[in-house]
Amino acid sequence: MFYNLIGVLHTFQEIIRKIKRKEGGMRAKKQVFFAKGFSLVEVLMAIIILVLLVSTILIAYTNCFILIDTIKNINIATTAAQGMIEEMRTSIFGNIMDNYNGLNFVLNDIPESMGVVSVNNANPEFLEVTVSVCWKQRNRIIGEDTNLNGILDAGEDLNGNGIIDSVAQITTKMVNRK
Ligand SMILES: [Ca+2]
Ligand SMILES: [Ca+2]
Repeated sequence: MFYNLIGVLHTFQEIIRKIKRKEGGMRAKKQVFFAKGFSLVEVLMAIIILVLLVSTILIAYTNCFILIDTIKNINIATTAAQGMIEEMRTSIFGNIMDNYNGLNFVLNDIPESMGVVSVNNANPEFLEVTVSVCWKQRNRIIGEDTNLNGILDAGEDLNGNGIIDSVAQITTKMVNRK
């Protein structure tokens, strides 16, 4: 009976020792964890990288919208220019120069826009027709007509060809079929 009691006490002491060893190990692990924490410089570097990353994504996102707007407007403007060419082709050839050279038109789908027709009759039987459309988009003018008045003003003819040019432009030839 006495020996049994001593045995139980030994077992109990052994259990307490094991628990203490385990607690000591956990404290050591906690210390290692905190020792491996981030320094202030590392945190600041992470914030800077994050800000740069977010800024880059936002800029790309905005540029994507600008590009979509530009493509949409180029499509509208080119369609309008094509419509003007078709109209000219159905008109009397002899009247094209007088009726269309220097003609301006505004596009309903682009509020601040200006289309212009230029007719070159160096060869009266073989007209060279250019229809260009310029417009304002996000405080920027697309095309050479920077004041959108349909006239080539001083300083606007960037390529020096004597007519208003734009990214939305169609040039074609019209022959007198008589
Ligand atoms: Ca102008
Ligand atoms: Ca020009």
